[in-house]
Amino acid sequence: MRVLVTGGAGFIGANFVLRTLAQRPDVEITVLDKLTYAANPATLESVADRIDLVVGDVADAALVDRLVAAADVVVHFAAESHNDNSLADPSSFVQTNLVGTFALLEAVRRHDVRYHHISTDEVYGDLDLEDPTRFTEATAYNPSSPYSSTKAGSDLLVRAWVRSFGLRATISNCSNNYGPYQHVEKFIPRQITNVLAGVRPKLYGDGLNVRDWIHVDDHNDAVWTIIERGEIGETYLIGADGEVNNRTVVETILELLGQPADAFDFVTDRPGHDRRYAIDSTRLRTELGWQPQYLDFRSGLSATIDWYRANPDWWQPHKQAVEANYAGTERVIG
Ligand code: NAD
Ligand code: TDX
Repeated sequence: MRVLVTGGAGFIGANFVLRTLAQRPDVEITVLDKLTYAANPATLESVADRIDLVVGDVADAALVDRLVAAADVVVHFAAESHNDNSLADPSSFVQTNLVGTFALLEAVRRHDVRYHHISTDEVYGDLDLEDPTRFTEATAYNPSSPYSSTKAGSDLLVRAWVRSFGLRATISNCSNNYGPYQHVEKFIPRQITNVLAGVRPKLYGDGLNVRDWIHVDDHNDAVWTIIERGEIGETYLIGADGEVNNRTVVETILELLGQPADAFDFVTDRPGHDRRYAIDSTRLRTELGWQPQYLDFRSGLSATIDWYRANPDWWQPHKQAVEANYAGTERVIG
């Protein structure tokens, strides 16, 4: 099976490539990645001779057409993925997430190739802390940020291409991922590497916002489950019952690294900051038989801390620029 993986040099896409090569000898992988600031080609160094890495843009229709024509399956991870960046400058989010997805959809339509679309629970907006409900496949779209609205728009393009043109496509909307090879701009790696670098972790607002954490390997196993057993045209929510508030995450990181649990700063809140995400993944579990393997967030977090501690060469070159960027907008408030 020939699989085209877009965004395969980023966090989730690269974990998908590494895991697929380790577990599925029958799969040949081509990665299409623009190698933006978010990519780290070092992640794929150990498998460089086993994959075809094409450096290019998913919005480049001619390039995409050629690569899709040579594939049996396309898994579309490539995106601008960071909410804070989308607030500073949304233009690349519209270009990559919407125009890029459009180029892929047109190519898979022309060549009748199986397509899986990677998306996020953020398309559903947010929930109150006290709300007893969780997101399901039936929840109405209500995105808050430039990032999540472009992801929502890309999902709707996929749905329209399925209905109008009979595309052989599936969509998954997953909750917040953690694990190795995640960029240090994101919450968990930022705080782990802050503590390792002797800097106090930074919590936005009151620190009580809730995210529903899932290990990246559980996400990627679910993606394969959907590619192999998902019903064409359908959407599946991926989540591992991992709701935790941000303050608890930071306190746990500090504790696991032997620091006092209160050694963090509160900083100015993210504008429009979604309060809570929560996924009900019953459909994926009952219809397709998927189950997460990482059931204990604390031990998954501990393994992730060990990975960052053991791999400073992977993250240190990017740390200073990320922190300088944050320093331009955030102010310590407590
Ligand atoms: P990431 O930012 O770590 O990686 C994105 C990758 O896409 C990078 O390698 C980058 O170079 C590449 N890319 C960006 N623009 C491109 C373009 N125009 N052409 C080709 N390649 C381009 O992102 P991630 O966290 O790995 O997220 C991957 C996907 O999963 C995204 O679609 C995201 O919306 C989705 N998702 C992420 C999470 C999460 O918690 N990180 C949760 C749910 C869904
Ligand atoms: O320094 C920080 N302090 C802080 O309190 C950072 C970077 C974040 N936060 C908060 C904001 C969020 O409530 O932590 C939470 C997680 O923040 P991010 O890592 O930026 O993730 P989020 O905005 O929840 O979006 C992530 O999950 C869904 C991914 O970046 C998206 O690509 C995915 O779609």
